[in-house]
Amino acid sequence: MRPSSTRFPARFALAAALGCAALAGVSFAFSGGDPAAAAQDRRREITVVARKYAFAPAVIEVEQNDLVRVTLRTDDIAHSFVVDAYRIAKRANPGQAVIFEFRADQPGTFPFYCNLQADDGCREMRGELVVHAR
Ligand SMILES: [Cu+2]
Repeated sequence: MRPSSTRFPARFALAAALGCAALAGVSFAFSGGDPAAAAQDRRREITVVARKYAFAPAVIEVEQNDLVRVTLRTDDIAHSFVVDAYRIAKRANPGQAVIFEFRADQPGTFPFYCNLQADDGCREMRGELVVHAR
């Protein structure tokens, strides 16, 4: 038994009425943001993946004074993540992510790079940390 032809009723006169009626009467009480939360430290969580020979993302953007929690991991060999201006130098080994935090207290655009020397390609691993002034 196979459905060799599927036939719909020729007339579908009753179709249209089901649409938008359900939305009536729904309203959201929206208080417009919580000023206490805005005054607190903004926390950011960022995962940076290093691989031959790039970082992803290559540009990290945060706001000044954000508390930034970075998970650095590598997809292949050991790599590092170095931001001289922030005195950050962290190394991730394969299968071993490293997690660190820093306060983005200096506004500006800062290069980051991998400083490991075992692989020449690591010299090409560059990115930018952009800290927007607040
Ligand atoms: Cu590297």
